Amino acid sequence: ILINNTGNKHNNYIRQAKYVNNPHLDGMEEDILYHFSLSTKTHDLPQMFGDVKFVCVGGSPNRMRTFAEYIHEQLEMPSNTADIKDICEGTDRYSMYKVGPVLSISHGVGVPSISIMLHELIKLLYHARCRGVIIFRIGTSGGIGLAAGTIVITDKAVDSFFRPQFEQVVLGKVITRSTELDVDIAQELLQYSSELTDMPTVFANTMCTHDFYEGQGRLDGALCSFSTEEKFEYLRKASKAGVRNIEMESSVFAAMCHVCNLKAAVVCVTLLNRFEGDQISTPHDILMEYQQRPQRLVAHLIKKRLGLI
Ligand code: R2B
Ligand code: URA
Repeated sequence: ILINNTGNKHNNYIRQAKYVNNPHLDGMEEDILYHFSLSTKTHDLPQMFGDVKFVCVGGSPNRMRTFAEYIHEQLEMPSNTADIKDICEGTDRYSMYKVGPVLSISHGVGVPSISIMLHELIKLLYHARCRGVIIFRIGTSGGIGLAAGTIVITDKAVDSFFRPQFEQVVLGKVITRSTELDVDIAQELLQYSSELTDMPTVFANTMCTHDFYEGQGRLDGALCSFSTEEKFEYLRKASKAGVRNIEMESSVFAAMCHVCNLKAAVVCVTLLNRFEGDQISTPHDILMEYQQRPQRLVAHLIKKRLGLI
C-alpha cells in the first residue's frame, strides 16, 4: 500500500500501488495494446478482465491453451472447454485465454518477446483496474545437476554473470533493475510441491540467457566458440553460484513485475541435466508429462487460494 499524501486535506487518500510506473500514460486518450490486438477504446477492459486474480504465462501458445483447459477442469467451471477462445485472435503474436479469475498467456521465446508481452499485460491489468494479482511464469529449462523433470522455483533470477539483475539499454545507456521475486509465493509453492506426487522440487537460482545454444554453453549449435572443458567449467561455476536451471525469460519477468508492483513467481521444470548433455532427447510423452508439472503445482496454489481445496 502506498500512502499518497499530497498535502491537501481534501486530496489525501490511500491507494494500492499502481501496476504501471509511467506518468505519460495518464495523458493518453486511447491505449492500443498492439500485440494483443486490444485497445481501451474498442474493448471494455474492466468488464473483460476486472476479475482477474492469477496470470500464468509460458512460452508456447499451445501449452497455454492446454493450461487454460486444465484450469477449467480444475476449477470445475460450468461452461464447455470449447468455449475457451483466444482473446488475442486478431493477432498471431501471442495467445490469451481467460478461465474465471485465471488468465493464461503465451510469451514466445526470449527476453524481447516476453518483455513486449509484459508491457501490454501490465497496462491491461491497470486499465482493467485489477487488484491483488499474482503472476506466474510456468516454463521449461535446462537443469544443472538435477534429474530431468525436477521443478525449480526461482529464488533469484540471475544473468549470465550470475548477478541478480537485469540490464537494458535505454536511450543509449545501460539501466540495471533488480530481479527480486515474491518470497512468500515461492515458499507457498515449495510447501505445496510436497503435497503432490511426481513433483520433485527445489528452490534455487535460475540463470536467464539471451540464447539457447552458445549462450547456455551448448556444444551442439551451428557454431561453437569454446571447448568441452570450458563448457563444464562454466556450468560448475553456475552451480557454485546457486544456479540450478537455465532458461530465457526469468530476469526481465522478475525485473518488470518488481518495478510494477506485481507479485511474481517463476516455476520451471528441467528437461535435461546439462552435465549429461545438450540435446533434448527425452521421449515426447515424458516431456509432455514434465511440462505439466509446473501447471499442476500452480493450479494447486490457485485452488488453495480460491478455497477450493
Ligand atoms: C525455455 O525454453 C525455451 C527455449 O527452448 C525458452 O523460452 C525458455 O526460457
Ligand atoms: N529451455 C532452455 O532455455 N534451455 C534448456 O536447456 C531447455 C529448455
